[in-house]
Amino acid sequence: MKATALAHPNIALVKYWGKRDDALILPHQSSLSMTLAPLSVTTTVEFGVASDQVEINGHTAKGSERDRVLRVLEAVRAEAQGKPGPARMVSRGDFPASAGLASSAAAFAALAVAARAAAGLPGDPKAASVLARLGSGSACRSVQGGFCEWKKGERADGADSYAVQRFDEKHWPELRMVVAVLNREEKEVKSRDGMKHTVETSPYYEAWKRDAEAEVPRAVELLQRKDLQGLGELSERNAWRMHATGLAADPPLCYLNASTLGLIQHLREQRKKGIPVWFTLDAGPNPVLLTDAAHEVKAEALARACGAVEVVRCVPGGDAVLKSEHLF
Ligand code: 2P0
Repeated sequence: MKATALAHPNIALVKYWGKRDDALILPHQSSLSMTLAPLSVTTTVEFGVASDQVEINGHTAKGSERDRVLRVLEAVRAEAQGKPGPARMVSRGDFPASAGLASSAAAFAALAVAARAAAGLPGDPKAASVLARLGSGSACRSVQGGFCEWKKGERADGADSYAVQRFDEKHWPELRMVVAVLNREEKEVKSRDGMKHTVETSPYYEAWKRDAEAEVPRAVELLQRKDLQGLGELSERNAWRMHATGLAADPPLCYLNASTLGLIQHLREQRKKGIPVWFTLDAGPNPVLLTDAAHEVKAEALARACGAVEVVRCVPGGDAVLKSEHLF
């Protein structure tokens, strides 16, 4: 009744921004991401203990953090035969909060894989992806490695809203994502609240939805061809359009700051000099640079020259996997 899993975070090249169902975490549009190594979260789940206990990075989780974990555990209990009972969950990330990346995608993917195994359910990437999605939308894209597409699905119960792997991590091992941490402060508006506000108030939202959906097959095609320039251009325009729909919300949502724009301008100059480096930008001020292995050192140097206080170089990561060593 005990199992442990390790999962990596991911960064979207075509972003997810906006839900059609807040409770089931069903998106308005499909998205596509790269799973990122070496960063990871490891989670152990044991069913059949006295009462539910949730521990994250050495602290007992409370409030909504705890509720989100219990929601996933509840879904596993509903599916498992023989009622596995209350659970203890312990989770630990190997990357610091200062890395500038949210750990929730890796955390819920690891939880989904560990909890299913601990309850005696068979290994099933689709079922694990649906389960991870209930904790955090982007987590459904971290169950598998390489490059994963989260299909938005059509059904009201969310059974067809999960991620599928388009290419594994060996498809394009030279691709790099270089996280440039310009600002370590926690953002004022969390993604969950920001996307809801955007759906409710931005007149650009319909356009965002349509455009992002159409970009996913283009991104798959560019990945297939390993076209770095094409993928870089697509990734930049998709990030701009996500931020544009938020900027058009009322009141406006602006996640960028002056140093974000400074780095983005600098990338443009570098490209004119022939350096192949583009960016993507989540709901925060820290760009993630897209380049190849031959230019990752240069990408790190230019991020630092533009004020990055920390830089994390990532490569395509693998699937979430079960481990034989447990955290307790
Ligand atoms: C993404 N983001 O596709 C987008 C781009 C942020 C910007 O997924 O409410 O933590 O738990 O489903 O997954 C961040 O949102 O939000 C996110 P919930 P989540 O990666």
